[in-house]
Amino acid sequence: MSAQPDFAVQINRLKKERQAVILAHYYQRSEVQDIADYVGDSLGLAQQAARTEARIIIFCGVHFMAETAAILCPDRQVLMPDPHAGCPLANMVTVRELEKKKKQYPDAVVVTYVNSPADIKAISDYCCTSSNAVKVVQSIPPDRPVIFVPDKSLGRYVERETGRQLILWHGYCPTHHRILASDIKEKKKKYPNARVTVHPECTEDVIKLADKVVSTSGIIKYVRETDAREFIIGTEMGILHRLKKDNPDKLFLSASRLTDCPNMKLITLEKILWSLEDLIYEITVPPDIAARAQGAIKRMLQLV
Ligand code: CIZ
Repeated sequence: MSAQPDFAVQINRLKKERQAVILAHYYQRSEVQDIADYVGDSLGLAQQAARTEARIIIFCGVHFMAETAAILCPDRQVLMPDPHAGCPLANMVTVRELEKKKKQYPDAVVVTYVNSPADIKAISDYCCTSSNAVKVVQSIPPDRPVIFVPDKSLGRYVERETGRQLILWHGYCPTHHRILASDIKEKKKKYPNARVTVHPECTEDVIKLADKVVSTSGIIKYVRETDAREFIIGTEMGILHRLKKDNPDKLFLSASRLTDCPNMKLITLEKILWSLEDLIYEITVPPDIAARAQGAIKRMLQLV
């Protein structure tokens, strides 16, 4: 008999007692995705949180995602099982730097990727996700400059798709940037029939090799709707769990063995249990910042 406590049984019991719901991002550990009530992308999860009856939301993802849920559900308690699960990309922009840039371009419209802290969203005109960044930028009158923060790779992708020049930030996702064009070429040599689908946070030379460049939800949809049997996946490797579950007859290869986000993987079943037991760690956003950040999110939702 195993001495390992059955975390799943304890979590499910406590979840009911506490009237909690567990939300997990596609990049989470497999066992965390399996225990979750919903698995999705950051915006989808925050919207799901706003729809549930649960009093407590256990958010298994990184900090900006839990903040987005707290912004959209001010009447719920949002808990993160590990408060150290930050996002290096989101931390590559500060309010001071962005205010300086806004002064430099007083006519500019600020479009901020959802991977950003709440105080940055609060001083932005629009929020965007990787699935709607192109549409959001296209909706802005062509004579208005656009400051796009914080992801330079997504920004360059939007530039290529819209034919517009943007004022780009210097941020990037270290996990997506570890995928190299040579990784994709090597895999393609071994699996010539494989379709390549990558996230727009990847570098430009990786994006050039892809058959499809889409968000996490877009990757899931593309794989489901495409006849091919083999896929090379250019995003955080946690998503392979969901892809394999949904498509047991298809083969999935991670573009690189280095696409493991250490922050996403900080959340474990044990920490989820502690979170439910002690109601830790609460994520809150000051009401004035939440109201302004919500404005940027709502303007995005009205557009798409
Ligand atoms: O917004 C998200 O969940 C992220 C980080 C990526 C995506 O493409 O969905």
